[in-house]
Amino acid sequence: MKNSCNSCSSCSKFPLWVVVPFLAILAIIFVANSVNAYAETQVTITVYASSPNCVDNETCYSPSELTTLAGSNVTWLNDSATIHTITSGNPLDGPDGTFDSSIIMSGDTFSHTFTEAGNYQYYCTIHPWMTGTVIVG
Ligand SMILES: [Cu+2]
Repeated sequence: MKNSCNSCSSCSKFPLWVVVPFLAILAIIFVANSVNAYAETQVTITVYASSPNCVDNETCYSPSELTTLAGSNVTWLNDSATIHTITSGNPLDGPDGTFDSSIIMSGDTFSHTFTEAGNYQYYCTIHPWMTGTVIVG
C-alpha cells in the first residue's frame, strides 16, 4: 500500500505541541545569552602590554575600545607577566577619580560597574602608553 502523505506537519515524528515549546525554550536561551553578553564584558591586558609596541598592535588593553550598556560590569584580566593599573583618566591629565584598580598582579582581575552612559578613558599609571576607552550607551 502506497503512503500518500508528503506533508511535514501531518506526518512529522514530532507533533507541533512538542516542536513549539522546544523552539520557545531555544529562543529564551538565545535571548538570555545575548543580554548576558552585554552585561558581562572582559578586557585583557596582554603579555605585550609592557612594551610601547602594544599601541600599534592593539595589545595593551584588548580590546582598547569597548562598547557596552549602562549597568554592565567590565572585568580586566592581567594576562601579562608584570604589574599594571586600570586607572580612569588619561596620561596627560592624570587620574579623574572615577575608578582605579591600583596595582594588579599578574593573573589578577579588576572589575567596575558602569551605571551611567558616557565615554570613560582609562590608562596604566606604570606604562602610560597603555590607554583604553569604555563607551557606555
Ligand atoms: Cu601597565
